[in-house]
Amino acid sequence: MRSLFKAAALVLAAGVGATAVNAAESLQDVMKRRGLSQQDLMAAAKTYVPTGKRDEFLAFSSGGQSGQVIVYGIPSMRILKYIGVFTPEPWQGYGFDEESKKVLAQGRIDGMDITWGDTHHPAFSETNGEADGQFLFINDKANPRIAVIDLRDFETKQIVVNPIFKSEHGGAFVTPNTDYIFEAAQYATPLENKKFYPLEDFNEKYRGGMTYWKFDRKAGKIDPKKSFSIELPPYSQDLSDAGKGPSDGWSFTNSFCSERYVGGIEKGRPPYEAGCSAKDTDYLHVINWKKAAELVAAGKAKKINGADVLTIDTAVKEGILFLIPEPKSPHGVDVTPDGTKIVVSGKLDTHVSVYSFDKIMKAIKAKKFESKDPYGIPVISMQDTLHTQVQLGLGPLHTQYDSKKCIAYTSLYVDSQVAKWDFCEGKVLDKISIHYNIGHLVTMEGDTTKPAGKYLVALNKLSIDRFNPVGPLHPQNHQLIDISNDKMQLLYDMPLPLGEPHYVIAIDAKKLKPGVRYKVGTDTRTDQRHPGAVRAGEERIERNGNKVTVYGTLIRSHITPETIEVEVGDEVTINLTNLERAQDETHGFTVSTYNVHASVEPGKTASVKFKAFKEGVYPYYCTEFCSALHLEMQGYLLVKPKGWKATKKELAKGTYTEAEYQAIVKRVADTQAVIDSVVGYITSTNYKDFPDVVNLVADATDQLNKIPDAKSKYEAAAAKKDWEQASLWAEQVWQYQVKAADIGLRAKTYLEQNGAKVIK
Ligand code: CUK
Ligand code: CUA
Repeated sequence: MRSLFKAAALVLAAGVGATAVNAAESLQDVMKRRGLSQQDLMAAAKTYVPTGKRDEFLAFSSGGQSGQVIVYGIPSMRILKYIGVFTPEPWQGYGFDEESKKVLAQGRIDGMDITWGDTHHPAFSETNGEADGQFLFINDKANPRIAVIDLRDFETKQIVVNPIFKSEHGGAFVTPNTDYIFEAAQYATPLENKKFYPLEDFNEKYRGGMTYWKFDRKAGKIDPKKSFSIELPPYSQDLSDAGKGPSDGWSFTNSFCSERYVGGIEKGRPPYEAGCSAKDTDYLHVINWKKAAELVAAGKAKKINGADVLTIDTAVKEGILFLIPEPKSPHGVDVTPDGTKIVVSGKLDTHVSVYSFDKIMKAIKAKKFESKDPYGIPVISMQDTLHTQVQLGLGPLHTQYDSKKCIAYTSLYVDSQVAKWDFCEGKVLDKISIHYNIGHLVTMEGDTTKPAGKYLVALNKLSIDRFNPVGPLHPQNHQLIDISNDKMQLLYDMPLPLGEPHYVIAIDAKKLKPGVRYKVGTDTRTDQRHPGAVRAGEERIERNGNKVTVYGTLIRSHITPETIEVEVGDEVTINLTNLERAQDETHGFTVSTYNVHASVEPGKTASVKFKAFKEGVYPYYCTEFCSALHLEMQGYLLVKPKGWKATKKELAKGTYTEAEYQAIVKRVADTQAVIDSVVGYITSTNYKDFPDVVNLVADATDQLNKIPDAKSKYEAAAAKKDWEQASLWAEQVWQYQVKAADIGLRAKTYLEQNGAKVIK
């Protein structure tokens, strides 16, 4: 460490910049050696993001069965983060510290912990139909839940459980100003919780539905009390989308298995797949959610499981629910950016059907219905509402939009292709093959009122032969496609080792403004001050009966306290506040064998709790390599047997001489000279114009401010000739100096690389 520091000081003194370019190999040599074509080079140039540069867009991918969200950059396809949502995520302490456990506990169903999720559809909060970069929502299909993630810190803040469904798929989708986040049931069940009805009662007692969750943007939370649902027939509601512009106030939801078939292959009956695809059409559900919200406010809802539900009868009577036939086993329903049309893909049809919102409204106004469904819901005819139908290919699933007017992209699952087409004119423009069997696709902000075009990512279900084999379970394959020209161009294959993502959304990176630190003492799951937070110098351990509460802090490179003594059977809570202000100075915390872990970012307070049920000695330590003396960021939890009495009164002493003490004091003086020169350089520049540097300077100053106290301690000990205490406190001064110098050097490098000017 000492020589390392000297080397850094030397570099500092010489002011060495980056030089040395490897000029020995030409581009042609590299192409030949690696077998690359001109086309490959072009693709590489379109995706490569040089070191230190950032991506233009950020993609938020469903993590599928991992119950997480995956964040990656476009066009580089570099993965930036996994966000723990429905599933514990150990690195972030998600599910291992008390604060995040409370979030996961919100997702309990009937008192049972559910620690996985089948995430499908992420959605951004929107303002006027545009992604605003404030919040992210995502659904869990298996256990009908929705989670709220705050994009200020990319942490999950809330999970809500659907009050009446047992599964849900058509969610999360948001209305244009994020008034509601909605989700559709998938597999019909009785709506009353824990109610049993046999399958013979399917048509009468099983129901689908839609739930509209009210979002309180100020609180950053869903408000279940102001949320409501609409009862729907047992038609397996599927994907949905919100109207926008002229169609704002309405929502659209597909369905499959409107045959209401209930399977029974084991009894010799044809299976679901036959019974659920027998008819030529299913139903598009057209719902006036704005009016539905008014009806609920007017007290027209019925309570089911304590939640507000508008019945089918009320919805029909009040004229807020309509059906339109749609071709065979549809999947995606996607409203065009201008809100005038609704594109529906039929999995078993080669067409996409483009419905006109205007025509739908005209039919509703004129009460022109072709029939009623078995539940009395008016059915508008396809002919009266279609704008056009376009033959795209086999297995059309999902549609996204371009910044160019009337241009759409639709995934073709069976053909393993993406079709580019014109939904105004109804013609196919281009097709590109993908590898293989595409589900969703995403264009940049491609489901908003202002798509940004440029790139498309194909989310492929199979990757088969694209990557190095890693066993029978293959990685997922997200393929990046350039859509800025007339012809689509395949650029990059990204293997994703976390499955199975369904939908991805992407946003202009400039719209995201995440913080780099919290206000000191923040419970980041509630954004409130943490009751266990303390400042430096206020650390303490309190006992109340058999409850031991530690109020501790973390800062390079020590944990305060460094010893925690409890008795076997005590309930131990350890609160830890990270006092760092410097960017990226996260400390982790764990106690051996008690299954706890916290990730404590700058300013955060986190707590871990456990019953010290076994006596013994358990090291605790910082789990993030945070500094040169990270390994020394340690302590002991001493779990003493009941009634244990100490016999020895003193800790073992080290051997230190006056000469050793003097050598340390000399090192401290030398180091101070280096610090002075770094400080001299920084303060000679316009460093105040660089907020990152201002923060680094504040952090270095923090370290330097601790020196006088330690210095007076070593001087007092030296006066008493206690060479151990004198040497160790002098050493501690040097530690503060090293940390300050390390930060100072980082600040200096930053200033040099970012064109700071010398002003003094
Ligand atoms: S779904 Cu998976 S490919 Cu859940 Cu949106 Cu279409
Ligand atoms: Cu803190 Cu390692």
